[in-house]
Amino acid sequence: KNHNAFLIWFTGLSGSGKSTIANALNQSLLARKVHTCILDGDRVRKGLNSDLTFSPEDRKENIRRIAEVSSLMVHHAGLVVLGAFISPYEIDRANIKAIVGEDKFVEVYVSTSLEVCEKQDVKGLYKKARAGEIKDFTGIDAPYEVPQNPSIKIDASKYTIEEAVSLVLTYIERKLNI
Ligand code: GGZ
Repeated sequence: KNHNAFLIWFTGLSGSGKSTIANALNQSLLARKVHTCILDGDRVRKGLNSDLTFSPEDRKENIRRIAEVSSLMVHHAGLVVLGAFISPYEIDRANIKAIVGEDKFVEVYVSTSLEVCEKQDVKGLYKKARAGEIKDFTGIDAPYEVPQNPSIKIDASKYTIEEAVSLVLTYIERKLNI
């Protein structure tokens, strides 16, 4: 089936539920025969961006490269790209929009609070950050700039995964020709 290609960008703290929602949304889109590609910090930082740290400069470069790759996928492969990255700086998120094009960009702010993310601490990273074993950890000793005008805002602690996926699907349905 035909569909428009665009980038759905999930931003939020570590453990906020970005990747979980993106993965579930990806499954829903695949079931609807939409051609997708999913990218997240775990995957990209092990390969393409394994040379980058979590300094502000390297986070900027991380996001820039991902935006360029996403743009190629959107404009040349015709894919719906799902990106899940902390992307803590407003200026870097504005840069993604400039690279891929404003009409091809959907920003989903996963607004789960630091308190909730730290309490759940699925990977034990917040504990390590508090202990000083990980430096420059977002929300602890590195900033997260809250998106001022996201397309959608979802506090993952207030919804089931299915509900969160529905919120995004409802928003993008008019962009999708399915
Ligand atoms: C933030 C870090 C850090 C630091 C390692 N700060 O929850 P996770 O583990 O699986 O996802 C986080 C991931 C963030 O990578 P991104 O590429 O999304 O970050 S950014 O957009 O800011 O460039 C976390 C892990 O890497 N991680 N050290 N210091 N997250």
